[in-house]
Formats: sequence, C-alpha cells, structure tokens
Amino acid sequence: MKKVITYGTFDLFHVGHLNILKRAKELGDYLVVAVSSDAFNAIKGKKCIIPDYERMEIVRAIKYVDEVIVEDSWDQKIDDVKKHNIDIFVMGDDWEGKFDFLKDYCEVVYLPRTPNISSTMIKTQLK
Ligand code: C2G
Repeated sequence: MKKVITYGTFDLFHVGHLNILKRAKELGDYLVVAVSSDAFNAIKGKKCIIPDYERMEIVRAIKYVDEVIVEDSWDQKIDDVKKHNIDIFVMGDDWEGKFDFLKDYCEVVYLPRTPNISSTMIKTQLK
C-alpha cells in the first residue's frame, strides 16, 4: 500500500484544497492529511476563520482522505513520515523546495496550485 501525506491549514475549505487532496490521493492508496492547529497557525502568523477541530472534521469528511492528524509544529514532518510509513510527501508548489529535506525519507512531490482561489481571496471578497 502506497501512503501519501500532505499538510495544510484548510481554512474556508475551497476547490484549491479539494484539488490538492484529490491529486495527492491519486499518487497512492492511502492519504494522511495533517491539519494545522490554531496554536500552530499563530506560529505561522496565519489568522484562521474556522477553528481547528472544525477544519479537521471537514477534511476528514473528504472522500480522498483516509486519516487526519494534527500539525502543531514545523518540526514534526520527519517523525510523521517515519511513524506513518509514508512513501510520498505532497505539497502545492507555493512550497516548492521548502521540504526537500524529506527526500532522505520519502518521495517529495510539489503539485501546481489551483489558480484564482485562496482562503485570503475569499476573506477579501467578504469584506
Ligand atoms: N493549495 C492549492 N491551491 C490553492 C490553494 C492552496 O493547491 N489555490 C494547496 C497549498 O499549496 C497547500 C494546501 O493546498 O499544499 C493547503 O493550503 P493552506 O491551507 O494554505 O496550507 P498552508 O497554510 O500552506 O500550510 O507545514 C505546511 C503548512 O501547514 C502548509
């Protein structure tokens, strides 16, 4: 079984999030998604509208997702890859190169972002 992992905040869940989860799952048989906690988003300097437990519930309900874990540190990825026997790490290409250190542990794939959609855009449009 080929296991894939990806990480994100997934605030105001939108089709860009759906597309990356769909494509990540297409690379393997089992998809683990690490959702950023509110506390970690504060560290990332990212203001969230939807609280972490709701963001996790929404991601858990997506048909491409097999397991949801919490992301609460920049430093957990190597442990996560080992603990979950991950074969492929996937992120959108806005992160291109940032996680290449994981190449010692698994395949690293950066996928093109979905154009013209982001949580920030949604928030701006609602103002
Ligand atoms: N994404 C995308 N297309 C968009 C918007 C987002 O492909 N239009 C992807 C991002 O590239 C990322 C995932 O969706 O791979 C989640 O995006 P965010 O929720 O914005 O996550 P981010 O804040 O980038 O957190 O440790 C990594 C961080 O947790 C990533």
